Amino acid sequence: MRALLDHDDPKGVFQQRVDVNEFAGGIPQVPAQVPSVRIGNRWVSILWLVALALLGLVIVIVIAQELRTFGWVQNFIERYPGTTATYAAPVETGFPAWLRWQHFFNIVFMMFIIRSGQQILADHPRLYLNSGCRPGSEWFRMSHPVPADRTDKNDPPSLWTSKDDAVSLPKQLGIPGLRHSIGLARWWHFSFDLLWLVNGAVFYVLLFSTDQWHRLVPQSWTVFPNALSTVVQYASLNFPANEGFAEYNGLQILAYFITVFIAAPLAFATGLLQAPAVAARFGTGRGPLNRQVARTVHFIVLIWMLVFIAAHVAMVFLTGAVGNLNHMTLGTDTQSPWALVIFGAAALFLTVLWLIATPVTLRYPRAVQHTGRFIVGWAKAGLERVHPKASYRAKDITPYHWANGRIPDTEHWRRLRATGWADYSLRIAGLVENSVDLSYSQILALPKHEQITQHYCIQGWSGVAEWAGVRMRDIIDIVRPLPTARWVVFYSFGNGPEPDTGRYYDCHRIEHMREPMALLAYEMNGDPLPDAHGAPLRLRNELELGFKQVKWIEAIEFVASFKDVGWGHGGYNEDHEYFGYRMPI
Ligand SMILES: Nc1nc2c(c(=O)[nH]1)N[C@H]1C(S)=C(S)[C@@H](COP(=O)(O)O)O[C@H]1N2
Ligand SMILES: [Mo]
Repeated sequence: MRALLDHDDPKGVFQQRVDVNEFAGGIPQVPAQVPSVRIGNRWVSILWLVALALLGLVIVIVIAQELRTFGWVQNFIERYPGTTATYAAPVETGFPAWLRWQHFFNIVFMMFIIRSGQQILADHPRLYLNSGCRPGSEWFRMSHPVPADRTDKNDPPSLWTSKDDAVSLPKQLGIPGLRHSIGLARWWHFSFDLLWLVNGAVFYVLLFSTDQWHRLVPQSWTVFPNALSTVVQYASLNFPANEGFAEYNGLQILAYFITVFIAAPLAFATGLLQAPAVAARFGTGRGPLNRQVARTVHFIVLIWMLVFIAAHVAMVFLTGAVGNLNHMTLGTDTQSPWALVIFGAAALFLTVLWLIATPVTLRYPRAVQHTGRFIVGWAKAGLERVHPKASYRAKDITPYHWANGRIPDTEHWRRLRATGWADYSLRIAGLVENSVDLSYSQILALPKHEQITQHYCIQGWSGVAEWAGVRMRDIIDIVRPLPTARWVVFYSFGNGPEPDTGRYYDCHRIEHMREPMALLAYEMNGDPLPDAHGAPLRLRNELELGFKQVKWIEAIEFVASFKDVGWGHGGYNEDHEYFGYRMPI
């Protein structure tokens, strides 16, 4: 059966590189467009919104300067100067070394998280609030509309697949920029997420075990008038006193509080809500916590972070750069020029990291995959222990369901299809006591199971559909796997997209195949599987992302290890596009 995949991994970990002309099926690089958002029925470029914001800023400055000439405003500012001990006790410990190092690590981690996050967004360059992602219902996009003449499900060869929808980014904006390089981007995103979370957890602990939390947590409502006062002072370009060594002004403390205690945890929570395993366990595939809402909030957190970083960096330089850089690097309230030297060295280091991230990823993709797996594999393994149980109601079924992958273009598949699958037979073999060939009618005669579940594609879209078919556990009862069988390989009739690289396939843990919801589906929403969605048979393992749900299944094999199947990484996308084989998130 493995002969279906007659290609050996040509090269070792460090020899392989991404060939831009062949990657993801050699799709041409289609650059992302400037993002736009839908306001009512109109699409407005964010460039307009930025221009509008700048105009607004100028108006605010004019108003603020005018305001400061009024006596009552001057009294207000005198009463609430911005910084006062009424809402936070001053910090006695300045900027200790742990805080300075954590700040530095945070810059490194955020840099990678943001760039790879943008790359992930570019793989499905639209944001929605509905769980079905119907083309046209998005509120944000950085691509043209889905071509209306290419959404016909009865015309699969011309169907606009979600892979068609992916766009590329400038190489120094995303990591690694290429169209459909989400597999690689996710390793960076998740690995640095984990480091960022650990950094954040340590930060929380140290914050509250010292007096540093006074910097970030206001303890009185007087923070609000003080924040308002600082807004007026900044906006009138007559800045408030910078007492940052000991305490932050009202606006600062609020901005930092929101960033550290609201935005950061929200990023984590909305990241998890995009995971199929979490949705399959808790039933968040529809409703206000659905993946698309989570993706939208995740994106708003990104915007908050970008605005915060821009304002924060600007303020470092506008409110006494040398003093601020002394706080940040040496931890002293001095004007030492050494702070500039240290800052320069750190900035150089960060610039080099920034510049090499994409070239290194393209040169050593397999190493990126292995390292990522090493860092986050255990967390994914933990999530894979979840038992999927969420099912939805008929009215949750989403009217549109994106499709991915190309219909098999073989004579064999077309001939079987022409006979209404009368000549189809599913070969199930490998490490089993009883290998079988099941005809289509034999499969239909097995106990039928129906479930309404969500589908989460790695690219970011989702959909809810009703699937009907045979439980994999019933198949397991028929073939009786040997105790040595640990993985179940599903082979497709169809090839993967890369030229001359053979069949699409993927591997699943045998325990997952015993879940009541693991299904060999032959119906979708009450009809025989449409061609685009995997006729005659496709897999449902609700714990995992979409690419593991092999469509157009030709054969199933039970194996002890997937090391000698295909290129040995667990599936077609794992082999060719550097995905991970564990994909509960
Ligand atoms: N044989 C085969 N199966 C495949 C694919 C493919 O390209 N070839 N694409 C996968 C991906 S990436 C996704 S998201 C789902 C899409 O399933 P759908 O088209 O039914 O929505 O199918 C998966 N199964
Ligand atoms: Mo996918």
